[in-house]
Amino acid sequence: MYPPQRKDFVSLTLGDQHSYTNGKHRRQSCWRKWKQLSRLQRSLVLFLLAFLFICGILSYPSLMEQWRGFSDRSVKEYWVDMDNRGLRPIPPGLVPKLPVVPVPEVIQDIPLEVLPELQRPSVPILPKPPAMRKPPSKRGPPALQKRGNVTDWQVKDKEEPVAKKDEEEGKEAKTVISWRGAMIEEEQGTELQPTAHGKEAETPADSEGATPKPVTVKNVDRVEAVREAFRHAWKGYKAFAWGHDELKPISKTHGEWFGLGLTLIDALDTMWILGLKDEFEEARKWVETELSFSKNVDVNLFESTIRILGGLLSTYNLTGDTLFLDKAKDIGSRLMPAFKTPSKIPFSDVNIGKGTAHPPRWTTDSTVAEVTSIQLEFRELSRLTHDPQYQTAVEEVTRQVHKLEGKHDGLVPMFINTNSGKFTRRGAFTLGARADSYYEYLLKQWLQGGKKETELLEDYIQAIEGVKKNLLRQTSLSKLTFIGELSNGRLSPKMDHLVCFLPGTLALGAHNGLPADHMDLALQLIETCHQMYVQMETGLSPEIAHFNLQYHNGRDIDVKPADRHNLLRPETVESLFYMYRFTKDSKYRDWGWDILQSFNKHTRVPSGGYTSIGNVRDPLNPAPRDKMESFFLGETLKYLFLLFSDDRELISLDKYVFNTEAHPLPIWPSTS
Ligand code: DMJ
Repeated sequence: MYPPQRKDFVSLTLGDQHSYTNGKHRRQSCWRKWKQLSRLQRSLVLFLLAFLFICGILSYPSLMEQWRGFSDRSVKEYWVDMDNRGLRPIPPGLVPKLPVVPVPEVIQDIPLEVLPELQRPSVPILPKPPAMRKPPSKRGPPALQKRGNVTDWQVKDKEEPVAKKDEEEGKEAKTVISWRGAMIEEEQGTELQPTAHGKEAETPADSEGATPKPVTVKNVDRVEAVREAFRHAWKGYKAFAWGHDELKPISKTHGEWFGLGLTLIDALDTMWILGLKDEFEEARKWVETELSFSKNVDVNLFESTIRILGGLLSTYNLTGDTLFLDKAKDIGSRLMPAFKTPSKIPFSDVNIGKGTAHPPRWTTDSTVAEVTSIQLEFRELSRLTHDPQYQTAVEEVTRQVHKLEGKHDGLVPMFINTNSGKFTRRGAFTLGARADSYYEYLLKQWLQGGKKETELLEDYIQAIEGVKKNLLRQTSLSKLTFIGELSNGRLSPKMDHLVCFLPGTLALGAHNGLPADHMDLALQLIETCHQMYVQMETGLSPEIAHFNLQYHNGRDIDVKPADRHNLLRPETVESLFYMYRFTKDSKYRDWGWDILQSFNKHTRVPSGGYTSIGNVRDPLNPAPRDKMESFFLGETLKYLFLLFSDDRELISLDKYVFNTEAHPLPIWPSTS
């Protein structure tokens, strides 16, 4: 027997020998052919058609994409062009000529990555190990957000009760826009504010051709604008975060870090200095009746020292109100367990309720800036309480760090071990995160103590020489001076916004008799910090800037996507304040005014408060992060106010040193 005949192939004849004369005949013929097919053949045909149909559907979007890429070239070119214009390189001649601080030759130690592609030696490029990216804010919980573009600082002098005003705002707000998950009120009453240079801040109105006339803003109005900005921020804090650590202005709630009313305490002396008596009294009442440090909570030694202890001590000094000294004593003594380590280099964290301290979970290291930037506060606490234990503890840290091996021309590494008391992870040197305020406190302790502690001064001067020798560079294009970071002998041309404290500190040193070239360097660096603002589309600086040592893209400054955020930080306005006090050059006030305008335009939340933003390069979509850091009230607005104030005796720099959170502490009388 033969098995039934089996076809090894399927024959499909789709054409016909006959030529068809009409559609009906063709349809009938197709149908007949279809009927003649076996069931298997029909199934296969149907399967094939279904398969082709699905493939067609799946490939449609990418085909469209490609098609657009080819056909919409003009749009593409437009965006490339926009991107190229992104950083707005400064036209030659706009960067003022500054006194020249010798900057070391850069060519021999430019790292490979900054050489243009074609100039690199032809060695195989090895994959780099994954980079450890610094968190956006090393000192604080993760940052959050808001939508900007509002300039509503001209509000009535007298604040109405928050609840009532909110109700009215609620009525006014026409639309609620859902924007990347955030519900945002459409902004009302946006008013153009003149920038310092007579240009109007860009708003949608500009793009429609309504260019307003330049307006000169008097200082008295600038001072008032800062008061108004503070009131606006306070309004949000009061309504949505009263007694909590931080305002989340978009979600209209609060964030907790230590649970100690951080923003309120940080802002106390600002309210006093700005003359906001009602707000101050209300906050004082909260400190008196609500603030308790008897809490089972872990706090960071450095952060609670500079913000809480510093804020309370400063407010006591300004007001003479012993409530604040008592509270300062309370928190100060609760922080002392941090110093109980084998080396006496303090742990980073303390439980102020239990009286126990510990390092971070993953290491026994502490950060160098953190253990060396608590001295002004603890020394002052000892002076006021006549209890030497605080001063003794922090000066032991200073003593050890002074004689420690592992510095590089006076520059310190970023970590120190609490067991061994030695620097760890040596080889990386920065003036930014984790080292910054070490340098600041060398000079300021020397000033605080009446210029007697020469070892502090020596360390400071040596460190500045180390900066000049190892970290100072200039961009090729506009010769902007910046301070890079050194990592195992290689310079990385990047600078944190945090480094912008340095021009002010250098100027303070020069004012107190340190070498004149410190002032020259300050003049150059403040220009660079200013450029970090004006070269961004929002007029606000990114968290980290990368500087170009080569002419490869016609820009001085590049910003990596991960570094585009702005946390409302104070360092540049802090330095502008010092520079103005010492030079009386009104351009520094103008620059500060521009920064305030940009904050108002891009970070102000209509219902109250200001927010950090995620993208300083996109004015239309600055990516609000729903968080107002306490230092915006503690530092940024305070320095802006002092910058614009004509009263030079208001916190005279010959009588006070500011701690690193902008809390002024008195320079000790010579008898202390
Ligand atoms: C503040 O807490 C202090 O100024 C600190 O020294 C650095 N970081 C923030 C502000 O940027």
